[in-house]
Parts: sequence; C-alpha cells; structure tokens
Amino acid sequence: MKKMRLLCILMVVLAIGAGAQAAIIYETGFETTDGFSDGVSVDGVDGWVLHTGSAIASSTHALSGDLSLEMQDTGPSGSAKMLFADNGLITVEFLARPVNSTYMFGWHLYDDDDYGDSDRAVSMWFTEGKLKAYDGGTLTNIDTDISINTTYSIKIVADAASNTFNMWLDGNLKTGSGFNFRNSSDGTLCALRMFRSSAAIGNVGVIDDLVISDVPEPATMALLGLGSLVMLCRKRS
Ligand SMILES: [Ca+2]
Ligand SMILES: [Ca+2]
Repeated sequence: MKKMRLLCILMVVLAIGAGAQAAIIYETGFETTDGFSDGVSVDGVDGWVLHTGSAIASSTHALSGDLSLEMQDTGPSGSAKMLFADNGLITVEFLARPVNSTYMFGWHLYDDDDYGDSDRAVSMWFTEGKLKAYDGGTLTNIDTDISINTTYSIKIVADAASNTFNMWLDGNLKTGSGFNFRNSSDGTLCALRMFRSSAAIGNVGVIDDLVISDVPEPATMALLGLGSLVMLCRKRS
C-alpha cells in the first residue's frame, strides 16, 4: 500500500497545480481558420453579431496573423457583439490599436445578453490620446499618453461578485486597487461588445487575439481536487 499512497500524494499535488490554471471560455484570432474572411463583415461568424454599422475581418491592419477585427465605417457607427458562457470572474485579454485620434474606440462588458445600457459593467475606450473607463458612475482617465497606430495589449480582470475590475495596459496595472463597475451586475458576465463612435471617417480601431478565460480560485479548486482524490484513494486502499 506504500506505493499506492505515494501515487495518491503525487496525484493530489498534480491536481493542485492543474487547479490554478484558467480555462478558456472564448478565443479567436479573427483568422480564416476561425471562419473569418478578409474584407467581409464579422456578422454571424464565430459567435459575433453586428450591432450597428459595420465591423469586418481585415488584413489591412493585421495585428497578429493575417486578419484582425476592424471597426470599419459604412454606416453611422460600428460595433460588433458576442455572447460567451456566463461567468462571475473572468479575464479578457486582446490586442487593440487605435488608428484615429478623435473618435471613440472601445469595449463594453455586459452582465446580460440584451446588451442594454444599464447592463454595461465595464466600459472603456480610446479617444483623443487617452484611455478612459467608468469607475462607478465617473468617467476616469486610465492613461493619458495613448498614441494612434500603436498596438496595445489590454487585460481586464472583472469580478461580478464584487462588481469591481482591474485593468492592465501593456502589462502595467492601471487601476490601482480596482475600479467599480459602471452598473452593478447580476453576479455574472456574459457579453462583450466592441464599438466605435458615430462618424463617417472610416476605420477607427483594430482588435486581435481575443481570449476570455475564467479565473479559478486556487484554494477552492485545490480543495475540490483534494476531496475527490482522497475519496478515490480511500476506495482503492
Ligand atoms: Ca489575427
Ligand atoms: Ca449575467
């Protein structure tokens, strides 16, 4: 039984290690392998739905691989939205490149699939050399040194239980001890919308390498893994 005990201990250690890993909820590089086509609307592709105006898969400003999501203009405003699996604690990561200094180019995270204004938990956008976000009801500057035609890496960790989020720009934490949601959530988040402000001036911004993942709580995951393994090991010995 000594060998079995050692094996069990090894399995528990492995389970604790695996438990800390995030699981991917949604991922896309807007590539042809994801179903997108150059110069074609993203409407209906890989979970995306056109909200207003137009958003296309484009090779013109590809940030990674061959294609990116481009917030184009053929209508009054452009925005595309997508639903993902409901989750209370998520990480949203992507590349973003503002290509116009004046108009808004940003994203909302929603707690509801009807994408209502009061469902916007996280609201953030580039405009006039700044990255702005709502901290509760207050529109706040996250960064005031934004350049156009520059690719930024964005990371948001949003906690629907506490209605707070943290945000990293190029790996640097920009929200201190955390920002409050613009609107309190129902406890889970389930939708993302990329948008640009309304003006007929062509492309405003580009997105690529979007990954939405859950954030497992290591202690809970480890305990779950430990519990089931202890049961398993007891049965076996
Ligand atoms: Ca890409
Ligand atoms: Ca929800």
